[in-house]
Parts: sequence; structure tokens; C-alpha cells
Amino acid sequence: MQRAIELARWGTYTTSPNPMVGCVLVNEQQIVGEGYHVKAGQGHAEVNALAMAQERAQGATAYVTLEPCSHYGRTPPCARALIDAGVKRVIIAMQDPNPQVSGRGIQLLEEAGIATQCGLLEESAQQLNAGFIKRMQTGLPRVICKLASSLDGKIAMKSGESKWITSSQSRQDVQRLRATSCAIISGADTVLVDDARFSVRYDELGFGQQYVEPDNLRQPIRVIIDSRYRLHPQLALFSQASKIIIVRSQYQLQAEPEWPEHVQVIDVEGDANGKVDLQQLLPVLGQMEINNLLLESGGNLASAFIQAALVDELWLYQAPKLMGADAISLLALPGLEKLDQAQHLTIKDIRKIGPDIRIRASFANE
Ligand code: AOF
Ligand code: ZN
Repeated sequence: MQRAIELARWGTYTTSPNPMVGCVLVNEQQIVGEGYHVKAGQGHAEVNALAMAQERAQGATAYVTLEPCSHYGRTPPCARALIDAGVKRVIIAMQDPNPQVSGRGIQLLEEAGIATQCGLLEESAQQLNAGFIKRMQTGLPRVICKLASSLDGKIAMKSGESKWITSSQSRQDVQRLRATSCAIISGADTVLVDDARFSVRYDELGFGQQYVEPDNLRQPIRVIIDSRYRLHPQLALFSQASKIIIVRSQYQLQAEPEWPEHVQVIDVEGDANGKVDLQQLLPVLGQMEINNLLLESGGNLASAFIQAALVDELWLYQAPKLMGADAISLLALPGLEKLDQAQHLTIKDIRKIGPDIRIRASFANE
């Protein structure tokens, strides 16, 4: 199963909106087939492993990181393929949270007289697909809020100068985080101030193309909140032809500029101040099959996400610099007065990245 999880990870940059899944077929103590799911629309892990094993699948045991599917989606059901190939036992790490499957794949196998067992290395399998699982269970994407600051928690000088606080190594790490995300969300402010493109530059990821087939390279969808109609087609953001979603509040609708074809505008209810209501927006992004949403914005939007309890994990990159009390702080989080109102997080991991540190912390609401 450990090997199946390793195989699944090969899909890190390509499988979404589908989950990462790996499969190993063992016959008479020998691995006879291995496979993982590369990309939605292509063969599932089991089908790829069966193709490698051919007739040696007869009588084999399958180790699969996710319950084999029972439905006709983009591809036919894997439970059926395992039955037809004569597999005799199926060991599964976790049930598929997809309501189209959940339990039915196991049931199909059992009905065909195949012994199944579920729960081996379950936690590792869940970690692989935290975003997919959250979307299937709640309809919402899993949100990571990425911020970069000095050691004293500052994200820009008073003048707005912020390039660059963290090292090139940290910025490469962020490129990888972007590459694992289905979508990046930010505000018009950040786009205008930084002329940000929010693209993944695969040559900057630091690993060769053997890890991601050039044909499978994908760009995360870029979602920009722009209630005040400040975006315009001349910005660098629009020069790359991958999908962009502009989010408006229905507060003060105005005429749209002529957008290129890869741009979609959606209207979401606004709050009393005309700001997009994030609670309304997130389910809409869930419906678009966004599993992992990366929030890369300034402190105000990040604060609004946190205060709406919509963030699952904070990734904070801190550079060994001190920028002083006149500089701009990480997060606004207005309205906090007493210590017992402070946001509580749980540190999951701390890592040194070049000269900086990266802290991963989850919110108590996770
Ligand atoms: C498996 N093995 O390798 C994966 C599974 O649209 P489709 O046909 O690609 O189906 C996608 C759904 O299948 C996905 O939502 C999840 O429930 C399951 N993924 N199942 O047996 C796999 N990737
Ligand atoms: Zn399947």
C-alpha cells in the first residue's frame, strides 16, 4: 500500500479535479502490475495496473489507495474491471467520498465474491486528497492561505515596497504550491499593485519534465475578486490564455469591458459594503470542481477569508529580516480586542527553505 501511495503521488500536478490514486497488483509475492491515475478523462489507477499485469492479474491481490469506482464517469467502473480480470482480493486504503461511489465499489466487489479490506494506511491516503475529500463532503474547496513576511510579521514597507522579502528558494516553493492548486484566488488590488500574473512557470519549479509530461502541464484557474471594476484587459494577467474568473458583487453592476475568450465574469451577492460575500462565492467555486484553492492576496482579503472561517491551512514564509513598526502588518483581522478572541491555529510542519522558514498551520475549524 505504501508503494501504491507513492505511485499516486506521481499525479500531484495533473489529476485534479480527480483524486490521486495508486494501485499495485501482487501475485505469488511478486508485483505484477502498477498504475496511477494521471489525468481526468484518462484511465484510472486500477486500469493502468491491470494493463501492465495482463493475465497475471488472475488470482492477484490488488492494493488501491481509494475504493475502486462503481460508476460510469469519464471512464467505466474499476470495480468491474478488477472482477473481469479475475483479481481475488482487494485491499483498500479508504472509501471514496464521492457520493456516486462511496461504498458501492466495495459492494460490487463483495457481490462478485472478492474479499475486500478497507482502512490500510488510511490517514496517508486521506492526506493525499484532502482537497478532493473536502469538496466531496462539503461542496467547498480546501483553502490554503499563503503569506510571506519578515520575521516581525511585515509584508511591505509603508511605501508599498515588497519585492522581495522572501528568498528565491521560497518563491520557487510557492511556484510548486501553485502547481498543485486547482485555482488561485486574489483581489484586484494585488493584481494592480504587483501586475501579478499568477501563472505557474514550469521551468522555475526546479524539477525536470520527467515529473510532468509537457502535454499534461496545467495552469491553475485564476480567480480575481474585483467589486470596483478596476481590472482591464491590458494587464499582464490577461496575456496568458488560461482561464480567468472575475468575481463581481451584485452591489453596483457596471458595463463590462471586452474581455478575451478565456475570461469569465461571475456575479455573487455583495455584503452591505459592496464587497463580494465569500460565503456565497466558495460553493460556486466548489461547483466548478475546484478541490484546492490557493489564496494569494494582501492582508485584507486574507483577513476576510480567515474571519469567515473559510481557510483550512496557513502557509507562512518568513524571511530573517526585521522591517519595523512603520511597515505593513501581515493581517488586519479587525475587531479583535481580547486575547481570548485571538485565532487559534495548530502548527503542522516547520521547514527551513533556503534562508527562510515555512510554517504550515491549520485552523481549528479544520
Ligand atoms: C478509481 N480509481 O484511479 C480514480 C478514481 O470521471 P471519472 O471516470 O474519471 O471518475 C472520477 C471519479 O472516480 C472521482 O470523482 C472519484 O470518485 C473516482 N476516482 N476511482 O477507482 C482511480 N481516480
Ligand atoms: Zn475507477
